[in-house]
Amino acid sequence: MALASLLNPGYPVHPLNICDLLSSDNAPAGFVASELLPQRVMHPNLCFCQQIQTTAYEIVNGSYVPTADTKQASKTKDTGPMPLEAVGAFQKLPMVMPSFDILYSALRKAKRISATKGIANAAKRERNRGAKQLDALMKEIAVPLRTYKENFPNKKHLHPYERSLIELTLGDGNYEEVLGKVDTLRKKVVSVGKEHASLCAKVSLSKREAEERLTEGMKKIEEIFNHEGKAVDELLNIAKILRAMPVVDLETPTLCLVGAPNVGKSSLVRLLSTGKPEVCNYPFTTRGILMGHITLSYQNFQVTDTPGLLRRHDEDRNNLEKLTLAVLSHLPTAVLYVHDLSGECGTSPSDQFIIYNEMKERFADHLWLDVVSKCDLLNDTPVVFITEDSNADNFELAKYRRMGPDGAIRVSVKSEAGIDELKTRVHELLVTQSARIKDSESKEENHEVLR
Ligand SMILES: Nc1nc2c(ncn2[C@@H]2O[C@H](COP(=O)(O)OP(=O)(O)OP(=O)(O)O)[C@@H](O)[C@H]2O)c(=O)[nH]1
Ligand SMILES: [Mg+2]
Repeated sequence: MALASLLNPGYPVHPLNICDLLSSDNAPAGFVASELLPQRVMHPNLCFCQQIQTTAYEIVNGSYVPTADTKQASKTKDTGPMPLEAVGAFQKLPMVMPSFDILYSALRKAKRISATKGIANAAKRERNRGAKQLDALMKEIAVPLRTYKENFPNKKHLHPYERSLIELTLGDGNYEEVLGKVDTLRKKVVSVGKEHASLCAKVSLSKREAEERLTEGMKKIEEIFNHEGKAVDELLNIAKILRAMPVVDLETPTLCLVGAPNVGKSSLVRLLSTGKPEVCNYPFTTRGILMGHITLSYQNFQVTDTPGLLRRHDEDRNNLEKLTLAVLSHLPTAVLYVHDLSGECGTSPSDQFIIYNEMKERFADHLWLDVVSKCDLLNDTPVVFITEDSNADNFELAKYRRMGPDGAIRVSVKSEAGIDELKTRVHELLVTQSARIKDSESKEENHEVLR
């Protein structure tokens, strides 16, 4: 699926692609629920385009070989820090060639090299050929490895959102470690290549000895590469994972769906946007950040679905929850917070109340809209879990159990109750978000002028 997404820009990226490396606790056991939703009725103002976020960068046209552009980029790279606000670094990653291909292409090219013309002495000619072939082999391997080292961005120059994606999907430190291993491999190949090329060029060697030195040198480089070349394949895999990450445009207003697991976030994303996340009656169905798009009155907006949040401290959160917090912390999104008071989702209303209060306080700057989901299942008696401590009950919680937060819209994806109102309110919210983005952009421009 991931590969299909890479090769076919029209193919939707499934959140599982992103999260293959994430913890597998609570993984959905093969549920397929695409038919669970009723036919959606479109709001007259809304026009939906057809794609979930895809990676349409020039992957298909990408080249393994460093181009003039990439060489230029690597030259200018260290002249100053990259602006932190830039996103989209993953779409500019160089194409990585599988280690097998690097080695065999290098061997093929090196073996085609002949001695410098005009050397009459056979031993001298062989020494010259051997040194040239070893030098060529070393360079053919070292050049692509150096390109990777130079063109994979330094994590500290990335936008904090992309930095979080790297840490949470690849594991902390893994990205730098793999790049480091690739560079160590390059250095070893260069050093062994040089050493054996000069051994082969020794004036005292006979033709046969020079031949033996050449074979020895090639074997040694091949051995090193076979032993440590898997770092290149790890890098190739990292590049694939990162390129498949949803692309976010910081200038386009974004609606981010947040809430406890299984409350109906993805069902609402499916209804509101082009995003088609998986929907299951199972917590942590959504295992990555997924982007969809909505066009409202000729304006484009982004919608992101996120993994659910549990009631626990940050240090106990899994990487899926951390991804959600990274989106809220680093992207200028408006929040659509989903509350399920039906007792269906598995997180008690009082736990949801605690998570909600924490998030609301923590992300107080975000534009915010609350929805109570699954209202088709709600009756007048608030749901109380047997595990809940009734002494801890208070007026605010009792009110929350019945109605959700003040001003929350009641919606149902099943009966479509409240959906028209939701769409209107989402539109208003995103228009306000759009004005905020423009405002902050013009403030930034003024700031630049004054500097
Ligand atoms: N009765 C009813 N069920 C709903 C409604 N909305 C969602 N569901 C069901 O609730 C379950 C969870 O829905 P999802 O949309 O996957 O919930 P989620 O919040 O994205 O879940 P995670 O990704 O696991 O956090 C599914 O079985 C849905 O069919 C609704 O309005 N009414
Ligand atoms: Mg979901």
